[in-house]
Amino acid sequence: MRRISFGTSGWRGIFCEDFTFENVKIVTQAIADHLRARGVEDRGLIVGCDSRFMGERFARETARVLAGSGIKSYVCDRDTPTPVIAFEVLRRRTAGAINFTASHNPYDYNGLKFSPESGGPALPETTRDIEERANAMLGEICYKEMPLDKAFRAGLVEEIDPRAAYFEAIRRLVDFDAIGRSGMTIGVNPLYGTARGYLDKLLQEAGVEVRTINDHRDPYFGGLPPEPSQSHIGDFISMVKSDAAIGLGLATDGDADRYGILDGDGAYIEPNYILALLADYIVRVKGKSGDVARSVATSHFLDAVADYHGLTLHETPVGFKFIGELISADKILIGGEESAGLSVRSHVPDKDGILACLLVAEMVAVEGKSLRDLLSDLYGRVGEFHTRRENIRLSPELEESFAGKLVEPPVELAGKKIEKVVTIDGSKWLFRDGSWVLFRKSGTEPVVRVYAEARSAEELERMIGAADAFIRG
Ligand code: G16
Repeated sequence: MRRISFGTSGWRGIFCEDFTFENVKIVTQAIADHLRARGVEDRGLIVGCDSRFMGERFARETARVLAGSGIKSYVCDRDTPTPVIAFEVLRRRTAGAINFTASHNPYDYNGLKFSPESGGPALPETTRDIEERANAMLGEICYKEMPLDKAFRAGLVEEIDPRAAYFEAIRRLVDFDAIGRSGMTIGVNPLYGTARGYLDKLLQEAGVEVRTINDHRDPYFGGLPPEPSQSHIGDFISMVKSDAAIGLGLATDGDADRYGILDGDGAYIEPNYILALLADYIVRVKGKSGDVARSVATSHFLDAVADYHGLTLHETPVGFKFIGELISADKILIGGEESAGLSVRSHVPDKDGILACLLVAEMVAVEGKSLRDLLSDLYGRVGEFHTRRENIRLSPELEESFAGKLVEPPVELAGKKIEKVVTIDGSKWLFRDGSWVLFRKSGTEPVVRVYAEARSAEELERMIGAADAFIRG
C-alpha cells in the first residue's frame, strides 16, 4: 500500500488508487489523534469540499470518523472556496479544518488539506506528525466511526453556511463603491469550481454587470485541469476578446484560492505581474505600509516594487503555508506566489483568489486604466521583468538524475557566471545582471519545475533554453 504523504499543500491522490474512503478515514483518524495529543479537540473542525466528484461523501465520512473520536464537525452546506473555509476557522475559533480539494489538479485527483487553528495550511511539523500517525495505521481498521444521524443527534455534526460572514469581511477589504461607480462590465470564470455564487454575486451586489462562463458544477472541469492559467482558459480568453463591453476578465481555480486575470482585450496578465501591481497599488493609492513576501520561485518584480517604496521583502520556500505564517504573525502587508496565490494583512493566512480578483477590479476602477497601461507605468518606475515557468514530466530517468544534478551547480549557465546559490527550496542560481533560474520538484504534480527570470524577453529565452538543456542533459 502506498504511503500517505502530504506535499506542498495537503495530501493528494488519484481516485480509487490511493484516494479511497479507507485512506480518507485513516488520515481523518490521524488528524483526530493529532488534535487530541495537542489538547484542542474540544474546539471542533470545519469540514468542507470543493466541487469535485463525491466531495460531500468524503466530507460526511470524515465527519463520522471525527464524531467517533468525540470531535465536532461544522460541515459546509455546499462546495466551498478554500479561503472561505480558512475564514470560518478564524471566525468560529475551531481547531482548524479538513477541506477536500485537489485544487488545480486534473479531475481524476482529489485531496485533503488540513489547516490548524491559524486557518492557514498546516506547516511541515504538523503534516509530518499526521503522516506518521496515518502511515502507522495503514492496512488496519483502526478508526472509530459514528453513524451520521447519531452524530447529528449528539450535536457532533452541524451544517453551516459560511457565505454571509465571509462577504462581510471582504466588504471591509475592497472598495466596492469604486467598482460599482466604474460602470464596468466584468467577465467571470469560476472554472466549474467553488467561486460560483461568490465572486459573481459580490460583483453584482456592487452594481456592475457580470458576464459568466463555466458557472455550473462539472466534476470533469470541462476536460482540463481547473487551473486559471493561460493555456487552460482559452474559452474565457475568446469570450473576453469577442465581447467589446467587457473591461476585465476574472477567473478562479477549482477551490478559488488561485486567480487568473485578463485585461479588457483578453490578454492574460501573469500572476507575477498582478502581485507587483497590487503591491504597488496598495501602497501608492491605498496609502498602506508594511513588509511584503514572495516565494523563492516568484518574480523579483515584487522586490523592485518593495525597493521603490522602501519596504522590506521576505523570501519563503514554495507553499503558501510559509507566507500564511507571516500573515498570521501580522508581519506583512501582502504576500504572494507565482502560482497565482496571494493574501493581505488582517485577512486569512491562505491564498484567496476571490479577494485577488476583487482587488484587481478595484485597482482598475480607481486607476481608470487598463492593466497593460498600469504595467507599463510600473515598468517605467522600477524596470522590466520577464519570467517563465516550464514543467518537465518526471520520467523515471529524470527522477533518478534530478537531485544529483543540483548537488554541485556548474560555474556558469548560458555563458553567465553564477554569483549565488539559494537552496531554501530546490536550487536557485542568481546572476549579476539580476536574472535567475530555479529548479525544483513540484509537491503537487509529478513534474520538475524550471523557473527563469531576465530583464528582457530575448535573455529569458536564452536562459530557459540553457536551463532546460542542463536539466534534461
Ligand atoms: C499549492 C500551494 C501553493 C504552491 C502550489 C504549487 O497550490 O498551496 O503554495 O505554490 O501548490 O506547488 P508545487 O510547485 O509544489 O506544485 P494549490 O492551489 O494547488 O493548493
